[in-house]
Amino acid sequence: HLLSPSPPSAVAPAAVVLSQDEQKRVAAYRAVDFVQSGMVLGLGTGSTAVHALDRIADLLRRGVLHDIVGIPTSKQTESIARALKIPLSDLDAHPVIDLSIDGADEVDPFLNLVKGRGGSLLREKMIEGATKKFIVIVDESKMVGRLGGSGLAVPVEIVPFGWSYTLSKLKALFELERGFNAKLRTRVEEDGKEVPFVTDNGNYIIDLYFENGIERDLGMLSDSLLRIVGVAEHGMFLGMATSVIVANKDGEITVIN
Ligand code: ABF
Repeated sequence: HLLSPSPPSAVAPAAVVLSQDEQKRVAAYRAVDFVQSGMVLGLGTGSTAVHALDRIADLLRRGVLHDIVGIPTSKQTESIARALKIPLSDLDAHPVIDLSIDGADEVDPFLNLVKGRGGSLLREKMIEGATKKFIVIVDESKMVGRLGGSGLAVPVEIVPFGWSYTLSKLKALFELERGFNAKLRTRVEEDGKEVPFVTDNGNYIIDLYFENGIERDLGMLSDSLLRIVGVAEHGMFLGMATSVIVANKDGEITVIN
């Protein structure tokens, strides 16, 4: 007897389409695969990083991980991690961090980042700068050809004193740039009053907008921004990421080193 070939499956498997939040979770869980017991961990801020916190807490609860110390990059992350019972410390006690996992607002092809649309850029940059390995976790929407290219803000944290003077200095730096804008970040209080957004460090944020993304040399721009007295830090993280883990809507993960 000749065996008849098995009939082709009538129903093709349904294509998986992950929501943006599911993509964030997939990237975060992959990053947590790099966490080992005994590590000092930089704990990122934002809706992607929170998935990593959940995963770390779950592995601690199940005894898969132990002896972890987390260094939170914001007050918000500190309170979430505390509620999840992740042991915490700070940068003063742990000036060398083994691994940090955090989200980003934009990632360019050279793994330079924009961070800080969530407002935590200064603590993030201090902690992630003290880290041996910094893994960035993003959904595919964060990948850009050029920083600032998504049309969204490139944040700069400034001291509140003389903020409009500092704003004018920032504007002067870009006065010849077409389609440039800079604005003090504000929030609306319950009574409808608009007030400055205040960071965990008691500072303000100026958001820079570039119509076509940042076209000039990023390193030189970083130096120029930091030379303005009153600027505490900016949200361009240049050459800091060790790896970027990107998840897409098909559930595929790309690790870029
Ligand atoms: C932090 O959270 C910030 O540096 C960045 O602004 C933001 C990304 O947020 P989300 O993961 O919610 O998109 O990492």
